[in-house]
Amino acid sequence: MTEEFAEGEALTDGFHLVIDALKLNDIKTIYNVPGIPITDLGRYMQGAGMRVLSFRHEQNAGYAAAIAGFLTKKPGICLTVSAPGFLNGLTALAHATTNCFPMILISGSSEREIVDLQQGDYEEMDQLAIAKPLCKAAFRVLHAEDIGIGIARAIRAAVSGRPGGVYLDLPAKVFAQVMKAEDGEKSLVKVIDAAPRQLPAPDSVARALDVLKSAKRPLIILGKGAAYAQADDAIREFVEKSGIPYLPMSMAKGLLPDTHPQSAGAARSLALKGSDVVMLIGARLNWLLSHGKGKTWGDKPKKFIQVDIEPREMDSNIEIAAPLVGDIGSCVQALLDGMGDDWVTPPTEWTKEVKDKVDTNVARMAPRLQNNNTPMDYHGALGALRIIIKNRPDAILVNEGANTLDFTRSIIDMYQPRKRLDVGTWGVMGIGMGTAIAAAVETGKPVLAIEGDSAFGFSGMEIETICRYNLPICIVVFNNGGIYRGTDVNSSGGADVATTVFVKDARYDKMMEAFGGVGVHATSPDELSQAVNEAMDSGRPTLINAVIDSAAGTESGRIGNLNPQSVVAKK
Ligand code: OXT
Ligand code: ADP
Ligand code: MG
Repeated sequence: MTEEFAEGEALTDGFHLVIDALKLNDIKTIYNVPGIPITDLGRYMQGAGMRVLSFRHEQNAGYAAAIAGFLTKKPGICLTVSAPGFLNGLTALAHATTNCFPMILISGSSEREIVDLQQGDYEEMDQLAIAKPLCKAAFRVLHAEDIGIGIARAIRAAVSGRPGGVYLDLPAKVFAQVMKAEDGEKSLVKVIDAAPRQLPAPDSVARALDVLKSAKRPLIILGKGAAYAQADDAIREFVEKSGIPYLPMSMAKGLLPDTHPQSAGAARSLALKGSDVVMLIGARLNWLLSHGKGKTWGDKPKKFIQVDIEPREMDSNIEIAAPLVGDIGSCVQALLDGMGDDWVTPPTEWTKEVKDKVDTNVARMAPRLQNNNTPMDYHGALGALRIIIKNRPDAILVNEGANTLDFTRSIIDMYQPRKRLDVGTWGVMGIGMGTAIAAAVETGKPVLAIEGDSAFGFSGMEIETICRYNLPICIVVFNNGGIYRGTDVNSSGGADVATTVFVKDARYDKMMEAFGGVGVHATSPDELSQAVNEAMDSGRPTLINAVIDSAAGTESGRIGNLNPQSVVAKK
């Protein structure tokens, strides 16, 4: 800035404009790792009353921001340094985009002139170009007077339409640029109606209802888009009025309680195969739903109705007979209005078939959940934890791993919306601690994180962060000594352990003690139950090393079928 300022004139600068722009838009929580050039930005933010949580690795700060976006419908903010910090945050930005979570990755960057001439600046990297293919939108601000617009564009891009990740590049120089305080204030933008309602077309609503009415064996699938939409009452009313069995995708569990009589969660295979019309609400026909075809869906012809805010999602895998484009709140309300008072619920032959299967599967599983074996198997351990969530339905459950993920998903019933947070669309390991931290910070509720021992390792250092901020997080590490199992052997007979095996009898609880948290070693479901209850009562950061039979798991949990098989090699 070459402008001269009069003595005594009120001034502002890039640092403060970033803060003012975020605060003006009601963004007050930042997940970051400090360093050049954003250290002072974090300090000033904290000084200005924002909550600035410093992590040990940007990827975890990024996962925290991503899930904050999912929980609040406002963009979660991750703030990083240039090149390596930016790259560390990028996985989370891509994860947010893939999962349709609103998030903004703000990274400081090096001098444009030097970067563009590739003259070797400190942490030189063309970050904007690298971020572009991995997010919904990417912006760079070169002048302090554009900070207000830059942040406004980033917010609107993140939350409007299909939500996603946005990258905002702030070169170091911008922070120190000075301008008149009055001009600075005028340059700020408050984003009005950042995610406007998108009403569905009336003929699309009528078509969807016609297809639904034609069904003899209808099924509703609720996805995490339905959970994100925060249209909980309308969705419940719609499902109940329709009388149609519904299947929740993993993070939609609890939108209606898993114990609801219409839940087909425990009859998944039958519901998918047996249905003739399927209504998807905020769920994509991606790999998690076998792309809408193949043996998962059986050979009966099916019609699909899809409710989604993204028009291009329609027909992405198979033909959609009735696309319903709009925001889920508006679409579901329009469906409810269109159903009228004479809605005919589906034939009981179908609803009873589903319900009977649910009851059979639940009854079959029940005795396995009551075992008190030592070492624990997944059923025994999760049988204990299931009761804890039943008694504390407002606690948030974070979950990652393979067997640890898949067994927890089917065993632990959820009772309230947006209480189950997990690996999402990519099945990514490492979301655990960042997710747990943001869940505690954003909601103030207690958090129970059920973690495979491998999964935990991806973000385990953040237990220091959890202790530092004294967050009410109880981590249970399902310690089976490895990835999927702890029993694999090295087929060469060499000294190295097998590729999937970890140190035997590791004591993850000791890590927690190192930072002043509570560490517990639990070898039976009773011990586990007692330790978790104590942690949830006290609210103290706790890590429970839950010893699981190292032979109890299976390769890749429930998705072993996705592993390519060699016809020539031995494992
Ligand atoms: O109807 P049927 O008969 O089919 O039965 C179903 C339900 O009806 C029934 N059910 C019930 N029965 C009774 N009662 C109740 N309440 C009930 N509820 C349901 O149970 C069955 C199953 O139901 P479900 O689960 O709904 O159905 P299904 O068929 O499983 O659904 C299909 C899917 C695809 C929707 C589902 O399986 C799913 O959502 N899967 C997600 C899988 C996933 O994302 N996995 C994570 C990735 S695995 C792998 O990649 C791993 N890595 C590699 C890696 C990754 N991922 N990331 C990064 C950054 N680097 C590397 C690694 C390293 S996992 C992993 C670590 C693993 O080791 P850990 O130590 O962490 O974990 P452990 O395995 O524990 O050791
Ligand atoms: P799941 O993994 O639970 O099946 P997906 O992530 O595949 O869910 O799908 C979520 C879908 O929800 C996305 O296609 C996204 O466009 C959509 N979506 C997200 N928010 C809304 C909303 N407010 N209204 C309508 N659709 C939404
Ligand atoms: Mg394991």
